[in-house]
Amino acid sequence: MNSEQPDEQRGKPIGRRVLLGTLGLGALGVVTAPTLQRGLESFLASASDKDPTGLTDLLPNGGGFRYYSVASSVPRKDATTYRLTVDGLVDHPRTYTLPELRALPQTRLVRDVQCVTGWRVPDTPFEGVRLSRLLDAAGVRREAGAVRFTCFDGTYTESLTLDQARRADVLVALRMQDKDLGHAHGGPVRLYVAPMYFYKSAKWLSGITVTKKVKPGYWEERGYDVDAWVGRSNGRDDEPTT
Ligand SMILES: Nc1nc2c(c(=O)[nH]1)N[C@H]1C(S)=C(S)[C@@H](COP(=O)(O)O)O[C@H]1N2
Ligand SMILES: [Mo]
Repeated sequence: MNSEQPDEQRGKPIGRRVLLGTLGLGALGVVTAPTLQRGLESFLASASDKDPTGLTDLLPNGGGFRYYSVASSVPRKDATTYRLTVDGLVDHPRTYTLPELRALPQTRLVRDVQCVTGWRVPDTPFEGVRLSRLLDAAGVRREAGAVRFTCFDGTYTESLTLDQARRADVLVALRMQDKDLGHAHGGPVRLYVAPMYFYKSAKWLSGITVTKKVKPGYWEERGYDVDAWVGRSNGRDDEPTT
């Protein structure tokens, strides 16, 4: 059992089982053998030229990923409705549209994705705008020390120290695996914090607020480390026992 499941038991809506049920794909949930998984993925991909349905995104453990959402339903945002606000302790707060973010210089990183519960997806390309660029454009004030992230799922939050946020391997990501980020993976825009466990990479990113101090995020209020360096935090690098 992974430590992200207790919420499910407390009756809070969560994750892929709910989603698959909604789509009438619940039966796929019993398919766990990697070979069958791959077969299903290629079937769905070929059945739907370039997968316009996004169904492969929704498969349990699709492509090595697991779908996580602490919110039961998340509104869909697209190129016309999506907005990202940068505010807080900055001289020039502003709101970006998706086309505006796409027009900025893009950085592509290829790293392993590592969830704190033990699963990993090697060599996953992410692409987007460096967070440091948006912070510089906003003009971070002297008294600032941290950045807080909010999401349009209305629930999830994350945070980084300002030094962490300014690293070159922290992106406001628009693409993953060389495709525009799909809804299930937090599209159209998610945070991508390459050197940290994947819970830092907030999906459905809608707000970046520069603050004085770090305020622990959703999972951090529930016990995970705020400094989530892969292999150096949370006291483990595999399945937790609690
Ligand atoms: N908004 C939001 N972001 C989130 C989460 C979430 O529940 N909600 N889960 C986190 C966790 S624990 C992981 S492992 C990854 C999962 O990303 P994926 O669903 O694209 O695999 O998203 C992270 N970001
Ligand atoms: Mo996770």
